[in-house]
Amino acid sequence: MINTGKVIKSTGSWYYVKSKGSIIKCKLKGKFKLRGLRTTNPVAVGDNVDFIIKKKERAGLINNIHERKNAIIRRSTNLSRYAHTIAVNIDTAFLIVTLKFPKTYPLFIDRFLVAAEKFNIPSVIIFNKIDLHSEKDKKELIYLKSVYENIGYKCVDISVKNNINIGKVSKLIKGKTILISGNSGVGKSSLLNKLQTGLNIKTSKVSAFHEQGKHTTTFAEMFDIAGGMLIDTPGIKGFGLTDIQNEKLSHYYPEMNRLRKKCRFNNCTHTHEPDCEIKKSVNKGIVNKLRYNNYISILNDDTGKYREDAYR
Ligand SMILES: Nc1nc2c(ncn2[C@@H]2O[C@H](COP(=O)(O)OP(=O)(O)OP(=O)(O)O)[C@@H](O)[C@H]2O)c(=O)[nH]1
Ligand SMILES: [Mg+2]
Ligand SMILES: [Zn+2]
Repeated sequence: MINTGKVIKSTGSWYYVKSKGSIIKCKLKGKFKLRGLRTTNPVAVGDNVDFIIKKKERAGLINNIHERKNAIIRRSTNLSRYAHTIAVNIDTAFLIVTLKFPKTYPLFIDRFLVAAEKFNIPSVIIFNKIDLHSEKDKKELIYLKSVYENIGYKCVDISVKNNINIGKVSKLIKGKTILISGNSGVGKSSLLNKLQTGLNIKTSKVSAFHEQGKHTTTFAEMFDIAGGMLIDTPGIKGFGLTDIQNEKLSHYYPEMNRLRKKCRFNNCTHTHEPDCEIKKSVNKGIVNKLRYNNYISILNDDTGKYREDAYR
């Protein structure tokens, strides 16, 4: 008999598949190859799969993967030809950001947003740990929120610790599959624990000296929360944006994408070209300077030299 279910966790060799309310531990049948994509994991959290249960064994055997709506893929290391699929079939990404303990850098935010735009996944920016904010941090938060809200990204400022605005986050979840992402230590697992009592996902203190998280969560895992599916993920340092060509990068900046048709050249990279609408807009303050500077940093990033091949 063929069963169908959804992968909610994978530990490398085992896949935990949720089907009709129960969780079945499964293995993969033989070797799966997904259209030439060289990934370290052919099946990921969020995949809908078919599996059979062999009576003698206690485990299931996955023998078919349903077509994916999208996939969040990350290269394991910059130079690796192999990529890792973090999660698939995502409706929305929550990017958890903290201004301190640890500090999330705007370049990281923009890299993430570009990757999400590339994968066609809407992002919500959640600023956590606002209980720790000094007057200066409060001003910075207002500024950052205005930058990203002006572009069209939804922003919510919260404190998991002090229970601030958790209800606002909860309202965004219903009926959706949501990827929870962000640096290690920003409070991803803590937020899930707060949203659903009894989950008890492991969390740990941010190192006081380095102000960095301890990479507590090591596997992506999906939980049923507030009428939706939330995927807790290990903290990330960054996304290799390795399959975007330079002249296409601005397509994934919504505020630049709206204006770039007015540039003289349709393959304008908005750097050295004459009659560039984007550069004019930066000077006029219509396109935020910080975003533009981050755009330039991403353009110049040489990890991009190893693009494309892993995705073909
Ligand atoms: N002050 C304060 N601390 C918080 C808040 N939310 C979470 N923390 C703390 O931040 C630390 C890290 O939280 P985790 O939930 O483990 O962070 P994570 O993002 O899951 O980290 P990784 O699993 O390593 O990626 C814990 O000590 C939490 O108690 C908050 O709103 N305010
Ligand atoms: Mg965690
Ligand atoms: Zn231009």
